[in-house]
Amino acid sequence: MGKKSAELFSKAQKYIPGGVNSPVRAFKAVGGNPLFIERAKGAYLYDVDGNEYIDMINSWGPMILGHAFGPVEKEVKKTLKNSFSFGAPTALEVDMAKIITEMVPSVEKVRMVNSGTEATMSAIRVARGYTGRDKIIKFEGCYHGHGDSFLISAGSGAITMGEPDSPGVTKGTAKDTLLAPYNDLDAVKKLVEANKGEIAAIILEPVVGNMGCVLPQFGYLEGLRKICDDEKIVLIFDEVMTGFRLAAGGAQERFGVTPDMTTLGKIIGGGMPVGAYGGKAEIMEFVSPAGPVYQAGTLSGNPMAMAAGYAMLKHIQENPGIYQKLDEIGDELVGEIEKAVKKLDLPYTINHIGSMYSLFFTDKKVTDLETAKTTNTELFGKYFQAMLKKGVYLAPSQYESLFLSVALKPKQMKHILKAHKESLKEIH
Ligand code: KE4
Repeated sequence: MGKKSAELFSKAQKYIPGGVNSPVRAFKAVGGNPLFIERAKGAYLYDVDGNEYIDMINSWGPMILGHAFGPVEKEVKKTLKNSFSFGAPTALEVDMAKIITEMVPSVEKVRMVNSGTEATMSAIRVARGYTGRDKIIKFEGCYHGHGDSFLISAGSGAITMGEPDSPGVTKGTAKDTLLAPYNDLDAVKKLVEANKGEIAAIILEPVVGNMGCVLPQFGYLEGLRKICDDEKIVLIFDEVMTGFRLAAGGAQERFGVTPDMTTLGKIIGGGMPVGAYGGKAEIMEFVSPAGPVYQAGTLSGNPMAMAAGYAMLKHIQENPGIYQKLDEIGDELVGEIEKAVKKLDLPYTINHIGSMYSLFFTDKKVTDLETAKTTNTELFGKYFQAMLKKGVYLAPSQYESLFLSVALKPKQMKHILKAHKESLKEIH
């Protein structure tokens, strides 16, 4: 299927660790060689061997309007002629900051960076600087990029002290990261009690994409909001995935719970490397040069990325109906996918919200990492490969949400469902 991809992959491994610039791309979780993509348009990816696939990850979120979206391309081409980057302020950065503050309920001031990782790393530094406290709480199964403070797994003991989850992360760093299971408010209350006055921030994905799609249970986000209000802890919603995906104002708008800070990425760059962190002006005023918390970046707010991102957000702001469209696409597609699973009497779980969903190969309700891990990853790998052969490119890991785009029309939906029904039969 992928002769040229296989050749490229073996060549890539000579020069790039694992042959890829981000681990999940290596297909290790699903077997086989990764496909090398040459181009994409609308709902489709094309690999170097000329095979066509319907794209169900859309660059892990950014391509919500479909690949090579006209208005974004036009703005980038226009900006291109003025050189790529100055390392000096530009008007476009102001427009970008303004539109984000207009669209995201929690954001009164915002700083642009170049990735979601930079956004989350910076956000917790600011929260620590603002509160004068060292510890943070994160949740098992939530991913916030590869910053040291986040590569932490649950340590031993009920009051979960963090342990490094990767070589290179020091015990010194890990001790300041506390972990709790997602959707478990009591665990958070216990951690807060055991670390009274020491917790700077609670950071979470308000809808999780990184253990597969997992939704907050009723009252969970509100419960975290109350704990943070009572304990003067900074509540950070990591909306790198959900921002501008679940609503124009992200999950915080959809669920009506406003954090103190928000981190963004993916869609705000329209495919260019962009991240951002923002929140209450009172907190953001701590960021250098306004305040003492240092954070900087050569290419932060660069014209090319701002041109792409601003065109994306402007289109979304002027066409709020796209979220109804995305919800309709998601409801219809996932509804049919679920019907096909039930028709074969398969006991699998599907978690879905708007244009995000995951099919888990388990009969358990998936509400946290423990239940997510009951999935049959071997079966998922077979399903992934069967769908790929039928021209549907899923996320190459069970522990990743799928992301739909408005480019999915009835023709593509029919193709996905046919492939899904055939693949389910093939692997059982
Ligand atoms: P980046 O540094 O990859 O731009 O963003 C890190 C990040 C932060 N927060 C959330 C909620 C995220 O999902 C991410 C990155 N998401 C992964 C997908 N699981 C990116 C794909 C990859 O790692 O290659």
